[in-house]
Amino acid sequence: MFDLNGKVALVTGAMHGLGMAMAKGLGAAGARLVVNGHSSQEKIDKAIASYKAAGIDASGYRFDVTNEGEAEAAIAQVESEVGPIDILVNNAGIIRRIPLLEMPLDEWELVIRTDLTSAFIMSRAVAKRMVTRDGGKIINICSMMSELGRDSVGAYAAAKGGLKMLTRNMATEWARHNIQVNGIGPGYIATEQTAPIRVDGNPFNDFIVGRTPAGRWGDPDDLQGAAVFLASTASDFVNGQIIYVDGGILATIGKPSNE
Ligand code: GCO
Repeated sequence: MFDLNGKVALVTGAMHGLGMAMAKGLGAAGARLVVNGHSSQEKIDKAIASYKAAGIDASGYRFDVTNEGEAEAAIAQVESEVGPIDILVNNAGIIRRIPLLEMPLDEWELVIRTDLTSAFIMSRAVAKRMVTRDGGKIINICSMMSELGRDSVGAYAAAKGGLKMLTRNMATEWARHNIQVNGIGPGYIATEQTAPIRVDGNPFNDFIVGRTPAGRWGDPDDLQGAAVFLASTASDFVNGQIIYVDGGILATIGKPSNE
């Protein structure tokens, strides 16, 4: 039931970090990978080489997930060149650490468009095709900020909170077509995106290690299990759920640092 052989999985923002780790998990379970990026073709080629080195069948498509026309054209191209998309992972995202009082509107809109609207654009286009095939899987990558606020990441929290509810509403509207829509909420994971706040001696670094019952930062590969579960028949009656892979952060009020 966790076997993904014969399935085509499209993962957005899968050139590194969480996206690449989850994509490699799906590939190791047998899925044929389609990975998206918006940066340089060179970065995409480098990522594809890394997938191939891991023995994973992967093809890369460079397009902007926030651009409706580009996204829909790319999805049509993928379906004609690789095959019908069975699994969509909306992982592409950015963060801006700017206090709300100083947050420029264009930065706010960029975060909302990249982290929330892109999932709507991609999912609507792919789900239209999944409906005709009576089935599919959509996984939206949420965050601790889908549940918790934090100084300086207000736009990100608004987008990730919105993504949690978008996930639930997609499930509400599409479950009848045998499409399972769920989310994964990564905790604090050691990636390029968290590198600026994960510096030794940075109080936030120590705070997170103390605030996480597991007592460590997560590793991107820690997300692979939840991704394979939500992409496979093992989750055929799971809908509108967010699986938080966070080392226990959301389960606890935390404890004083000196305890
Ligand atoms: C931050 C972090 C977080 C994590 C993640 C937590 O600045 O607080 O970057 O946003 O990346 O989203 O779930």
